[in-house]
Amino acid sequence: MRIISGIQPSGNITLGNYLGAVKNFVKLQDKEDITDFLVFVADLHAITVPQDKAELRKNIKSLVSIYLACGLNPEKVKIFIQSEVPAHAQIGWVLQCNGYIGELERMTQYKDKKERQVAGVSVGLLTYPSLMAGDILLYDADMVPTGLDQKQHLELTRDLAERFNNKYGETFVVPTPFIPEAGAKIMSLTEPTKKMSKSDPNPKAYISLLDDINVIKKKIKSAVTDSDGTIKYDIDNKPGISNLLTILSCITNTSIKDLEAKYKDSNYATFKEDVANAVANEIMPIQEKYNELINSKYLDEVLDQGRDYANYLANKKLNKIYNKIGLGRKR
Ligand code: AQP
Repeated sequence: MRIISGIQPSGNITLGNYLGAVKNFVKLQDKEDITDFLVFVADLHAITVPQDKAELRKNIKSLVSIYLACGLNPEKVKIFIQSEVPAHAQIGWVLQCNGYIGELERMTQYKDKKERQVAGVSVGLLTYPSLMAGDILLYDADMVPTGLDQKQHLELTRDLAERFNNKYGETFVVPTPFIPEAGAKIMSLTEPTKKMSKSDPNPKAYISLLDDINVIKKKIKSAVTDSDGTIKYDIDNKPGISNLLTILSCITNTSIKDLEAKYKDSNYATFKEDVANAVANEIMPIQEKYNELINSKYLDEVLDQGRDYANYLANKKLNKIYNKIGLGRKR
């Protein structure tokens, strides 16, 4: 089985990215039936919205260091930077030419992000899902671990793969999303009906894995809840408390039911204190490892190896795709 996933270096990764994606990559890397597991830094996706050059470079390196600090093992998982494998952009173009504007305009992430662009909406923001489909189809990935917000893009990836296969003959593996049962959509701490996002302009809305530990605790303690006073999972009426229960459940591997029973007679302050400590204890060792790695040469060694391997797989596949379409001369 081949697995692929990536994260955009559009900020420092959040507790949402960690619980919805990275923590699962770490679990999946030990599965026995894996032939290839690729995890990349989606820098080409990050530039669909404006990025500061120095920040982007810093975030790319930081994300690699976070991957390793969270426990990804380069002997099991190849880690690489998307822009260092040109075939991603090349297949992205091919898939743009096989996608329809209407289906891209229907993507909810495009509709949400479009509203936030003050300096104009880039064409890339619209065509982002074709590039994402390319990221996956280029490697014949069978499975893609992601959070819930990427489900719609994965459905489009499947449609594009099937459309291409019907038009040009069997070419792509149609991938299956792997969305975790718990933690697939961690919500904002300030507006718990909205997804937690690393590019949220309000830093109180998210926990960054690189936030100071005291800041992390403070953010959780001031998370928006309600005035009802009971610790119960009720997404419609108590989104804030439900979000904190989900976070605690994912981190402590305890069911929501057991947590509700445990906190039956507790007040919000006690509950939040426990959530804050659990999150801090989860993140502290990651930060320690991160600090050891961030300025080490090891990052480049890992990335060189990942780049070479990904280019090898990707170029082989791209040649096949070009041949199917009739591009260039027969290779
Ligand atoms: N709040 C979340 N809860 C659970 N999973 C999440 N993911 C993102 N937010 C949450 C998952 O993290 C992976 C990486 O996402 P991405 O960086 O490629 O893009 P995104 O989904 O758009 O994430 P952000 O943090 O919201 O980034 P920005 O702010 O730049 O748009 C994916 O698997 C995603 O599902």
